[in-house]
Amino acid sequence: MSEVKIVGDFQILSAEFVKSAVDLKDLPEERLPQIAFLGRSNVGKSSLLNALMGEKNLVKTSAIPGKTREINFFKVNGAFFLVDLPGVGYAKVSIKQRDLMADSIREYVEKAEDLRGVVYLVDIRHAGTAIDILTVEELRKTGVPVLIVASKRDKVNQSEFNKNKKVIQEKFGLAVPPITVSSVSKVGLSALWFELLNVIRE
Ligand SMILES: Nc1nc2c(ncn2[C@@H]2O[C@H](COP(=O)(O)OP(=O)(O)O)[C@@H](O)[C@H]2O)c(=O)[nH]1
Ligand SMILES: [Mg+2]
Repeated sequence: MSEVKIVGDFQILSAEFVKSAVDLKDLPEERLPQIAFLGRSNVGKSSLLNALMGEKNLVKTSAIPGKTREINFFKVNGAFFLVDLPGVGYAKVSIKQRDLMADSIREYVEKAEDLRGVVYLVDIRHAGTAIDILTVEELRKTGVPVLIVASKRDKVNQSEFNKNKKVIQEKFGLAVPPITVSSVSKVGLSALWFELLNVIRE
């Protein structure tokens, strides 16, 4: 596996699954910067991680909303971890703020010392549900930098795209419109890598 993959302008020399964790005791021992990916079940987190790493099946994806509770760590170029978190707000009867993120996610976000930022994915078609807004509010309270990214660009036409990008910008109080990506058409991956590397370098 010595082939170099290029995603956008970014060269992937290596991408490997390192481990699954269910709580803080299981974090990788290696002290490298971590960037985590969060969002509702089915928003496209795992697909985006595969697309970013130039992989097809390194990260397990599913059309069935996942019950998975594991936090999965992927090491890129031996230099940092991309982290796939369980989905938020899944199978909750009522929207209670404290319940949106599973305890394991909350604990990880609040306490993982190497966590540099969280990419929060929002489906461009829904442009930010109540659950998304409450979860991002909770995330921001922890002080971790949050980057809102709109997923599934290929699922909307140009006018929906323009409209929903603005809606997301307003709903989440962003200074600029969100980066929009598609794991199918691969748009936005270069822009997202640029942002991720800036966070990692800080
Ligand atoms: N059309 C389209 N489908 C996507 C995209 N990203 C993910 N999907 C599909 O959405 C479903 C959920 O994706 P997954 O990555 O498992 O979402 P996760 O639950 O957030 O990890 C799967 O059927 C994917 O094939 C995308 O950018 N475009
Ligand atoms: Mg997933």
